[in-house]
Amino acid sequence: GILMWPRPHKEWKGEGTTAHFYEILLGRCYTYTQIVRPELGHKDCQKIGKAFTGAFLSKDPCSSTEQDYKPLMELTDQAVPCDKTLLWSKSSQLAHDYTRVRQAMFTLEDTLLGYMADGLRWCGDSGSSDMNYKSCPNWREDCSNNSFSVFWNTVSKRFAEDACGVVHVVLNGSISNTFDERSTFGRVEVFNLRPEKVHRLQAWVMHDIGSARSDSCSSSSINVLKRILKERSIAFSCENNYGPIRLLQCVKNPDHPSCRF
Ligand code: N1C
Repeated sequence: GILMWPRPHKEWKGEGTTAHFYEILLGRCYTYTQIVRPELGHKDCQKIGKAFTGAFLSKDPCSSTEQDYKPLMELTDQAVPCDKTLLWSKSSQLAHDYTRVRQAMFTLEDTLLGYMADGLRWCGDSGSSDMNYKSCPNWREDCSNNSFSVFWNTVSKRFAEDACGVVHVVLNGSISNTFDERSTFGRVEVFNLRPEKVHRLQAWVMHDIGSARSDSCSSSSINVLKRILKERSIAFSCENNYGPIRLLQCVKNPDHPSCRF
């Protein structure tokens, strides 16, 4: 017979699939549905795991589509109560620190699908049924429609579409583009909030402890956000250094002068 060597995966500029990706995904699904939110105990993690890998295995990782993730999205629908959605941009750590303490509020990573995927990387290959652990497409250098970016665009879109009441967002006031039109928040979430059920977007602009005090709510980048929301008929309000989140920053920097109350 003819010996067939496995065809090597294509080489990309980005990091490859996280080691033990599937086991981590399944473990997180069980942790979330059995322990974190037992009211979701009826979800079928085996089926969810298969739908996740089915979205990208044996496919070109540069031609990923929203459609690929549809079966996964249908298996992981989850209601977030009105007024409890927390969005963020360039402030991941702080936003997640906050929902850890204020358990009634949800970032995307506090929902099942975000919890499962957070911090992982994955891609497949059209010529193989395996994951590519060596490399995956880099958004900038290889392709924008990669399996990983398309996933975050798709789930972020649904998260925003599902939001109702007052929606909150934590923004980073210590960078120049506090509102970044190229970020997931600026490109996807802002445009997928539904004006008929979202009464207002409340922004909390947080400055790093020790960085110069500035009034970012009146900055030009926040004005762009204000204008977009006005055009979409969604009310907007903005607060600099929202007290409860400031307190969390101070827990990590107790000796800083701005943390002496
Ligand atoms: O591009 P961003 O922030 O504005 O995206 C954040 C925004 C949040 O409101 C989330 O609901 O979009 C959602 N989201 C995630 O939840 C998420 N978890 C992990 C978007 N991206 C997410 N990631 C990864 O972080 C993903 O790789 C993406 O490219 C970054 C976005 O970080 P950012 O620029 O600080």
